[in-house]
Amino acid sequence: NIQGVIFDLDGVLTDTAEYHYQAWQRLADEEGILFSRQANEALRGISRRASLMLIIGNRRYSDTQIQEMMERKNDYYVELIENITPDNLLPGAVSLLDDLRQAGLKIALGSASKNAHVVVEKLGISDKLDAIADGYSVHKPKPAPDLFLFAAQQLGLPPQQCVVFEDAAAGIDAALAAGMWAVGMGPPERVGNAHIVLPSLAGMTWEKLQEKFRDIAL
Ligand code: XGP
Ligand code: MG
Repeated sequence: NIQGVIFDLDGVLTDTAEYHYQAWQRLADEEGILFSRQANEALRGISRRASLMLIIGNRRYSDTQIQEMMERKNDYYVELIENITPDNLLPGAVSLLDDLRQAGLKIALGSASKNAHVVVEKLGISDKLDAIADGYSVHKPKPAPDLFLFAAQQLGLPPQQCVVFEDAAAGIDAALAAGMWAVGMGPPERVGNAHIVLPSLAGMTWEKLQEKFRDIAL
């Protein structure tokens, strides 16, 4: 009995996962650290600090240097998202948001990013969301369930009545740890732990989603 839907932002509603990648790549290049689009897959859904830790691996940096690198990457990212418009929404995102609201469901954002509010503003979808959980909402980042539990609480719903849309392995794990339903966006190698896997939001409706959940219940 699903009453609420929680959407991850980067890589689910919009293509900003690509901008995060570009900003991290630029930082890694400057630091002479080997990094790639492939390596970036592991950074999906995880916090800024956890992302940087994965990039630097066992190289030794001081706290000050780590802080500076986090800020530098964010400056690059902020530069990249400056020109974001509603055109940056992924196919099917707006119509699904509208359809869900029409059907009476509650909708929240559940993003690890501290830039989520700005991006949501630029995408023009603020008034389509009932709550926003972002990189400032909780201490423990995905794959801990905390962010999604916070989002559900904001919606006034128990976890088992919520479904999470996620493009990150860490995000799927977080949704499952929260006791929620999980829809994975992208290749099964990445989001295969989800209850349902979709290639994109294009053409998705509340009706079709319910059908898919009925199928797996059989
Ligand atoms: P923030 C970002 C991370 O920097 C990035 O590595 C993750 O892929 C992204 O969150 C996941 O949404 O967090 O630097 O915008 O706070
Ligand atoms: Mg994501």
